[in-house]
Amino acid sequence: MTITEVPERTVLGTRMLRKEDPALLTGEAKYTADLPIPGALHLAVVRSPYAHATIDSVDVSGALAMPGVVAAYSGADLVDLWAAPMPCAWPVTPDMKNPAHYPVAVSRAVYAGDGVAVVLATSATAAVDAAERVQVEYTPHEAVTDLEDALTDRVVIHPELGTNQSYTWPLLIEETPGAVDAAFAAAAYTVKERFVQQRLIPAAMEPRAVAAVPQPFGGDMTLYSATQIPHILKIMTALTLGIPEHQMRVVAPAVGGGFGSKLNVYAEELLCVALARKHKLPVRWTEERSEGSMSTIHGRGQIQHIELAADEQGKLTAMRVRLIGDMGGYLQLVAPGVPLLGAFLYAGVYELPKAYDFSCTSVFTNMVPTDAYRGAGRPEATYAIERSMDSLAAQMGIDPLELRRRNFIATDKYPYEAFTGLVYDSGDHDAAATKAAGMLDYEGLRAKQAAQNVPGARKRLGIGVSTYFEMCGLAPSRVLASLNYSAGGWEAATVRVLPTSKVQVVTGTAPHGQGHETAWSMIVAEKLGVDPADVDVLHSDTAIAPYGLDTYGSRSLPVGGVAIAQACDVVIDKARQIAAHQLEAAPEDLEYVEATFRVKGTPGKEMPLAAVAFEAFTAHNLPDGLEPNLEGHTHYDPPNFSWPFGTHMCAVEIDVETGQVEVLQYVAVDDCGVQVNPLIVDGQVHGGVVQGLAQALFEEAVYDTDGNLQTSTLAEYLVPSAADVPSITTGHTVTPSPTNQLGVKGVGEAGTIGAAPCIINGVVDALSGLGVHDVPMPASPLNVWNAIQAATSNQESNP
Ligand code: MCN
Repeated sequence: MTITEVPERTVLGTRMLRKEDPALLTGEAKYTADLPIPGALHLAVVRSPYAHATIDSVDVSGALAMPGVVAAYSGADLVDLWAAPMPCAWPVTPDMKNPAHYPVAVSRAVYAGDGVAVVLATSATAAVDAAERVQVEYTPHEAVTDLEDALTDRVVIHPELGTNQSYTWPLLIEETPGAVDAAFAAAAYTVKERFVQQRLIPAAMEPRAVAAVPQPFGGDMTLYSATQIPHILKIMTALTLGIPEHQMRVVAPAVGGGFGSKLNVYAEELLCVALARKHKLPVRWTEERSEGSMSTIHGRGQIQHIELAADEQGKLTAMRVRLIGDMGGYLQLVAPGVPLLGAFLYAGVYELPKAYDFSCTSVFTNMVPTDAYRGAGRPEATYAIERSMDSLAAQMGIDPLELRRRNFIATDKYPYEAFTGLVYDSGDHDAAATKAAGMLDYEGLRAKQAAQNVPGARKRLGIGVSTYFEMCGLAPSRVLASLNYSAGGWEAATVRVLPTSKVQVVTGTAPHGQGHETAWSMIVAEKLGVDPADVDVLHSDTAIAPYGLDTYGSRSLPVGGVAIAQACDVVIDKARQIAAHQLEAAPEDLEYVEATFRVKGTPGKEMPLAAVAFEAFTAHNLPDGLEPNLEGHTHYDPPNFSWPFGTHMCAVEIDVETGQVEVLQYVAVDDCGVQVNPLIVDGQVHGGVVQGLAQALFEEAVYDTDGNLQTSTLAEYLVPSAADVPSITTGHTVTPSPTNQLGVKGVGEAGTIGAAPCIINGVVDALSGLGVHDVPMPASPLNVWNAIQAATSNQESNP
């Protein structure tokens, strides 16, 4: 299907206020920890204070003697509860090394925070107090917290594996053998960079929370969890605990943000279910904020080596990428696949011939396991290419925006088959860059910069530019299969027109802040011509929505939203047959306008959808063979990923004496195809930009060499507050995706992907006159100041 122009819309594209917000803003919405569950036992987890230790003994008797304590268990006490180890659903290579990972460690703790025992008590405070009475004897070992050190196997974390290397995943794409080396040998310019993607600690407003409620008879179990993935969690819980899947129900009540951190199967989820089964009582657990920094996955954690080759014009001719990925102590649900998601995007929005040599080796370390965090692999890739493009421009002495324009994939080449073989659906990079440059007053700022950044200036102005391409809408099941991902990429939707013509939608997506109830209502309203207020969206309960693949990878709209549009088509087709039968006309002679079927050319001969719905319900006079009721159901597996893109620009000012960075202006031009709700899109971009800016300027999980997390509370881990964030100006271009009927692409991660390289490019641009070539993330005052000192002392010693 090709979309050449955007059809006229009435509801889509309007800035409708979010339906979800009144309940969220007034406190009416119920999160997992709010659920009243009479008689529930509370779980507390005893966590290893050591990053790497043998567990010599666990004595729970002290805990058992405490008031309110019902039970206490070591890891060894629980082994019979697990039918399988905790799941990793992305075995990227057949020989990937994956140590057995159980919800409570039995013999070794491999990161500070690893669970080593649990307590069940009648209140949360009793459980936490008693947990402190569990006596664990450890023999500590040397910890590995440096990725390059991990590679050497000097200390092996999982002795049974014999190495810290989990896997090496190569992707060599050459037109002819030796093409990469030949291009580098012939290059007019080469760039060689090393970047560090520091570990980040997700900080969703709602901590994780779990409640497992067994039915008194028959073995049915309901798991309430603050999760992004109720469907995947249901399957994985059933498999890991040996529960028949049809007896597992997972409900995600209101979920207060996840950003990837709730895209997992966690020990506490499995523990609550297993112990609820064992004790035949509900069991619940709510994460404490400081506990969360050691019990919930971390994000990023990569060392990136990137090399570019370019011709005299600066056009890219080849690229080499070597990554070291930090998996932490164990492989979490999709962690091994995160670098792969980036592997296809290192050329960004630029043309690259088939001369690409990528490889990633992922290692175990004695730190909290990492996994997908907003953007998952794609912010990292974008950072590397966009920082490197600035280095290339600096080497060539040309404007970084000009260099990018020379390399853009031209608009008329879309759909564009990239060097990887993936087909990018649509793009207009020049338009996005031109719009961003106009919004920032790029030329004016460059003139101002030349005047301001004179020798001796205390405040230096920098202009940051970043473009990005994103592969999102994780999606075609066959492509995911080729990457060894264990699940598919389809999405399910049901649209029901109830007898009184109100509409019920059942979606397999699991929103946790993205506004799907609003957006899906708008899609239905647009397709069926009904009022969005008359549409109710049901989600995040596997008993109500049995099929679905949940929310991550900016997939919900391009997969789940399109599924809803298709389900509406099924409804309209069926309604057309009923209306045609009633109106004694041929179905093809009916047009459907404003929620009414009309016989073309016969004014007055018409039947509203509401009447059709009632007719479908009574079934008094349906066409022969047609089933009662008006319902459409689809499973949509898209033919391609969706490929949003954009250009971000910023102006930063740096006080060279303190190293303080101030973001003066931030402009984000994002193209996510047709927008369902521009208000939501803007919100997504704002939130995303703040998350990227947070990586660029504030956040870093710092470990000491013994593997102690030094930034375990929000006092040390700097999540930016509203006061730390500049005002963000959003702009958009609209290049519809030709691969789906709505013309949409995802947007949930776009802001994060564009922001970090944009800010750091601005910081380096401000300081390049002082000889600064790079500033590590986060560009804290100390890191900036150190970079300035290193560059200026270097200039003094090599004048
Ligand atoms: N949208 C739109 N028009 C478009 C694209 C999107 O109106 N062309 C709307 C959609 O209808 C949807 C929202 O924007 O309401 C996001 O859609 P989409 O890009 O499909 O992303 P998902 O809904 O799949 O959300 C996942 C994405 C990811 S991967 C992370 S991480 C993230 C994000 O969403 N985590 C979030 N945004 C978040 N927002 C909040 N509040 N909390 C999180 O944890």
